[in-house]
Amino acid sequence: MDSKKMDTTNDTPSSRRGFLGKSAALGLAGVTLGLAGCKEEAAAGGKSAAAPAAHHGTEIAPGQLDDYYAFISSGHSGEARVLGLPSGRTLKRIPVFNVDCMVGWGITNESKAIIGTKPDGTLKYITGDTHHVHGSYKNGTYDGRWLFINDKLHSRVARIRMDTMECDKITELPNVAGFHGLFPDKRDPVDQKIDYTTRVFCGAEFHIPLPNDGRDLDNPDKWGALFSCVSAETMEVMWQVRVDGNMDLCATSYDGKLAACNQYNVENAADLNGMMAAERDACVFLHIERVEALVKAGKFTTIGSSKVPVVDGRKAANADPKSAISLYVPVSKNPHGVNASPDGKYFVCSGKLSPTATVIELSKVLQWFDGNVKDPRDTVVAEPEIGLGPLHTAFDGRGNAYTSLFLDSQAVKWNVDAAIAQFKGDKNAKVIIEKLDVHYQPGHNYSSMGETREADGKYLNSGNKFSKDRFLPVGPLHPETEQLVDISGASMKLIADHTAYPEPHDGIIVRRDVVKTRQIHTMTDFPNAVTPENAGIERKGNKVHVRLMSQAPAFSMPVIKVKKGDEVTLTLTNYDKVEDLTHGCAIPTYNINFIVNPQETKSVTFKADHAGAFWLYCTHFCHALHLEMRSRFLVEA
Ligand code: CUK
Ligand code: CUA
Ligand code: CA
Repeated sequence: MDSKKMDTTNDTPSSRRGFLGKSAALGLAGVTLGLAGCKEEAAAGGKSAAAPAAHHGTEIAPGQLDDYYAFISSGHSGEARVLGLPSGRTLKRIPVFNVDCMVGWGITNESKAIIGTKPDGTLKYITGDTHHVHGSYKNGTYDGRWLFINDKLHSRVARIRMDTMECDKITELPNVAGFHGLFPDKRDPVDQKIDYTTRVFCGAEFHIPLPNDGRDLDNPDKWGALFSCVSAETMEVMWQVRVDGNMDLCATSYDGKLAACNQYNVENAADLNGMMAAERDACVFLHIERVEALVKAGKFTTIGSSKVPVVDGRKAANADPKSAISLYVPVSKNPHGVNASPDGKYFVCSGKLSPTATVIELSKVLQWFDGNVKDPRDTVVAEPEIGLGPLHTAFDGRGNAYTSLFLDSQAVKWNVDAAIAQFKGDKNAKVIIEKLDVHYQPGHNYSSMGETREADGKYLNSGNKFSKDRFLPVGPLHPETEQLVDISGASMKLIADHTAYPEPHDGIIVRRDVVKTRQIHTMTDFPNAVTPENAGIERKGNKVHVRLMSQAPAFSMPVIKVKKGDEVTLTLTNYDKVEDLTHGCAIPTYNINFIVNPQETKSVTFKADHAGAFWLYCTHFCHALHLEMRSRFLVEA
């Protein structure tokens, strides 16, 4: 096919169903593969979905759509996942820190540039460990713009565009190890008129030598941990704070002024017994406005080759509350999890090694920073006994908290106001409302819209670390269970066991109207898009640029000929405009495999280091003549 004849208008309205039917008929009739029959309508992005399904429990009938999206982490598989709830159907897996040969993540030049490469062009990292996914905010609820996700393994933050549900930026934090807790701010701490996410906060769980260049290897007492702030817009690291102890999870206040991290290693210990030595650990609060004032005033240092300003948040430097940037509130032993209540009033830390949760009142924390509360412990307003191994807490927007109990294998529903009354001495306060068995050993739980002011108390998801007997056996590695609980009534109802491939940790449940996707890319968003004018082969010495277009059911060049030893860059633009019409591009023995969605452009660069004839073929079933959609990639000896 002559590439110049590639149709670039695609403007005849017809549906995907009509398209497939018509094209198949063309094929059967033996009509040559001109592209006249392939004109398609550009589907409008984010078209309105069918009305909410009338359903009971988790059943979503064929043709019906779910009410919620769940965006969940995937642990050491390195990706993010999108589920529909309540059905639990997997809608998408978003590659982030992993390499994914379905979409070509880590294979295409564009994805490699996002992940980061070494000087030789290979990926700097091919692994990751994602735990926490959180959405960007506006007016205290999700704005549907971005998701942020952590990589505990290599201490990176990634951003995912919610409109395409693709990762667009990854930032590595300098001088940080075990970056675990992540949370966006919900309002600007300095300019309070800006009521949306501008920063992303990151805790560091592991302490390391600062800088980590071989010094102090045998002196862990000298090691330290940094809290980091990343710009949501540019994804650059704005500043860091050195703290005493470590930081596990992270939460932010609705007023934008405070970020908090639970600390299980206030001991700064390097071994298990040492980390459990103290009777109480802490939740560290950082006063963001004061941190930024110090940075602005130049009162910071830098570490090693990093240019990022580092301010001192350790206790010794923050003895005076009125100028302090940090407050260490003593909480139950080795806590795990810190969560902000949707009314904006409280942070809840769980005890893990203590059967309690600690409730800290934000207004008291702010009063401490003003010098009006003496003892840091006076910011604690409740510490109810809730069960064994409490980890994470979700909220229903009706004043109730739901904490996962790892050791008891339960979700416990308790009332925050009752816990506060009990702490004040009310012996009749009914704190524990109900306990529900989950199966088994829950890690995170999270509720529908529970991390926003619009917490709606409909669903609670319990992400369980062990599934044991809940599913058909599949060998030594078990799936994990995501158990869906209906929390809308007086009593919690377990309504489904969904499987999950290891290992999801945290997630968010987002009302579907918040999410506005675009279903088709815009060709002009890709500066390297192939045009009918520049399509073909361009050679400069041994550098060969192959510019290819796809339109069902053909690539624009039937033959692509290069010489052994050439460095080949292949750029592919998908000219199909019809929604859902994706093509693949694979070259045998060359490890090339990626897809191009409608109107998208991607490229790969590789050395043609062995001669032969290789069928460059479409991997993504696109057309009745999908199998015929292939070109000869010829490498001359
Ligand atoms: S952590 Cu995994 S269960 Cu990374 Cu949020 Cu608690
Ligand atoms: Cu194009 Cu399959
Ligand atoms: Ca401890």
